[in-house]
Amino acid sequence: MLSAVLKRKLILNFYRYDTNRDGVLELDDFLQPAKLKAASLGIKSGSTEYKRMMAAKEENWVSLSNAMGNGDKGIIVLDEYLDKRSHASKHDDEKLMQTTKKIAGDSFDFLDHNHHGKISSKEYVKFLQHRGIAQATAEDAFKQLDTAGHGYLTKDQYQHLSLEYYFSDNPKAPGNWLYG
Ligand SMILES: [Ca+2]
Ligand SMILES: [Ca+2]
Repeated sequence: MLSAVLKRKLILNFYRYDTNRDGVLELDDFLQPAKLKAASLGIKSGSTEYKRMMAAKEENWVSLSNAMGNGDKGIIVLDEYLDKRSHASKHDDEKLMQTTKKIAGDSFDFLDHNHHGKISSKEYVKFLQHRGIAQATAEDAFKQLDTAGHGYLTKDQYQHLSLEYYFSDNPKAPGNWLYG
């Protein structure tokens, strides 16, 4: 059984990830942010860097889809997603935690636009804005995540916050703010 707080987060996250707003999660939702980033950096489609960015997102999608026991279905539906999480065994959860940590590490690299090994407030706010969140809300969310008040997040912190987001039942966990 999922706690109310965890269920709320999973639903919110599902819709944050559904970037093409069609109500299901699929590969396209994962590629969309990479396409936006490529366009903003002037990286041409077909270039080596473009292909690398898309391949990384595709790998994330496949590993998430597999960890959800989704096989070759190609989409994740919200009800099934919640149902699977609700009935996950300890082994399933551990597998999903590893996948979550790996995807969070890749997302960190993706968000760290200037590759300085830290996600700044500015970088994070931009990421949330791309997901339809107002700037003020995004800035608030970053303050909640940045518990040390450094003005940036390290990869370790980001992975820890991600695990809190996807697995913690604690209503006060800082990671609850990951998606605004
Ligand atoms: Ca979608
Ligand atoms: Ca950075």
